[in-house]
Amino acid sequence: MLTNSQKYKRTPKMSKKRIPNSISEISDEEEEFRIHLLPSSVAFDDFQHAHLIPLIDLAALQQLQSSGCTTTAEKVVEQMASACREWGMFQIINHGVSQAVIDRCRASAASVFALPIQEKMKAKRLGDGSFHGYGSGSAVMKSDYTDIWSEAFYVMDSTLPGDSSYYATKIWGPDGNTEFRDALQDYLTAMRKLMVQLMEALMIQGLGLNPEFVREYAECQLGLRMNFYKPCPEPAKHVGVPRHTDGTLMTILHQADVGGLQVEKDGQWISVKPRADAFCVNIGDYGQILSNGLYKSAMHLAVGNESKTQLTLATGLFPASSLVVKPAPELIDDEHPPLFKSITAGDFKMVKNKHPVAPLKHLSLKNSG
Ligand SMILES: O=C(O)CCC(=O)C(=O)O
Repeated sequence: MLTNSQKYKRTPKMSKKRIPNSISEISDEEEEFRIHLLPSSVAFDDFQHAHLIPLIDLAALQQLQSSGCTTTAEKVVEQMASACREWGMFQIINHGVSQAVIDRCRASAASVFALPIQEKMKAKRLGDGSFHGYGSGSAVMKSDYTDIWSEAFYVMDSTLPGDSSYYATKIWGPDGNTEFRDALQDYLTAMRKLMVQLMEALMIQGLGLNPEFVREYAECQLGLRMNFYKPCPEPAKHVGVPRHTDGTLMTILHQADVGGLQVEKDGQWISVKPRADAFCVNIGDYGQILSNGLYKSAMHLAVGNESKTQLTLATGLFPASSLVVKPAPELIDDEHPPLFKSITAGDFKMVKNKHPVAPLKHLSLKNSG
């Protein structure tokens, strides 16, 4: 296992912004929202730099479960850890999730977006602080700057309120729609297994964190955000999903054959080339806090296009509101102090709502500039 000094060799640079004393003191929200809503100038099908995004074959990790730690598996862990340090994002193939489970979930997601708006509105997000429901987050929102050209439907794992069974009944009545309910839940079950595997690889094997500490996070809440983008007459003037980092530990996204997802690297937007057999994995804000900045929360957005319909499935792992999120103690020593304040996930959500583009600046413990 590497020493902390070796692990920190390539830490991303953090902001020198002054640490606010309280959430209410944070300002400049208008400017941040303006940036949040700026469209990307890179088209959905411009894949000229897509090959730079790490594509990692997980076959060796799947074998690890039965055969113990092999050298090949260690190499795969290092590839993923390196991608998280450099990009905060990578694609995976041979991930162990059956294509039938993915296709069935995509078909159910497509069927719900195809419903008339009055049917979808039966599942409207309540606006009570919970994520789940139709039109969640920024979907179908108008602003002074630009239109957001997407619909979203957020459904939770069956351990939580707002699961697929709840929404099947809400939209289709007491007998529900068992195919919708089961297809989504089976997908989430497969995602949980993959998520735990990735968390263990990245946090326990990649960073040497205490397995108990990581398990507390890996057993967190899971939510599926289905994103739907109709063809957009003026894609250069609109944004599908605005630029943001995810308020998750980690997100696993499935695109099929139509692109739209872009990640920011060194100030450039780079399109992720969709592959039906791949997932795109990204570190979220809690992953950056937990790794004390060793892993980067990926800034990304989704662009639309004039002719094709896009559907994506984004599964996020995130802590319950009461969990205190902080840099892992194993990564802290005299030379490597914590870079972020400890914060409950509930309080972080408030910071995130105000600052979707750079929430972590507001938790930074790096001194004021
Ligand atoms: O649909 C996409 O490609 C990106 C979606 C996304 O960023 C999100 O759901 O947070």
